[in-house]
Amino acid sequence: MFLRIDHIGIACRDLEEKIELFSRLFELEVVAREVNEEQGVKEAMLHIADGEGGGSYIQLLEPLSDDSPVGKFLAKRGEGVHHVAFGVPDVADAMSQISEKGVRLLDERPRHGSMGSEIAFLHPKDVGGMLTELVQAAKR
Ligand code: CMX
Ligand code: CO
Repeated sequence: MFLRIDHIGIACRDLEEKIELFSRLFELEVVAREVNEEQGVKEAMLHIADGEGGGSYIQLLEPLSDDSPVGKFLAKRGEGVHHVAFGVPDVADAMSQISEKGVRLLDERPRHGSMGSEIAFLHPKDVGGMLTELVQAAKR
């Protein structure tokens, strides 16, 4: 079902500060910066490697407001790992296969993710406490 880990999403209070930290510590390069109003985030993708069907990244996320998913997470749990995203060949197929197993989908249909990808989230309570994102990378 999964091709690779697409990214690990990290909740940050200050995006620029964490970009500086991760690039300095791990020598990672920022390959995309975006504001995604629908997800309520300002984000940066730091490239790690290329894999089947797309790359793998660290995704740094700063909330656009306190009542967004990442804003609420920061207030409750503080900075740190927010979600794990898996690369899939077809996000709509993966959504239906997983929902048939009784996992709640947080998105009824795929939404726009980083770098032209199509994404959908699974409820953390149905995945052992891990907020899980499915990613179909943009065609290259
Ligand atoms: N990881 C694990 N558990 C989480 C979580 C996370 N990131 N966020 C919330 N939870 C848990 C909470 O701890 C809480 O558990 P308890 O009831 O035991 O305390 C429960 O889920 C409900 O959390 P909440 O704070 O009441 O928040 P909501 O239910 O309003 O929202 C969630 C939680 C997961 C449904 C919401 O964050 C969501 O829809 N996320 C998907 C979208 C998203 O995260 N977008 C930003 C990233 C964008 C991107 O990657 O491109
Ligand atoms: Co993500």
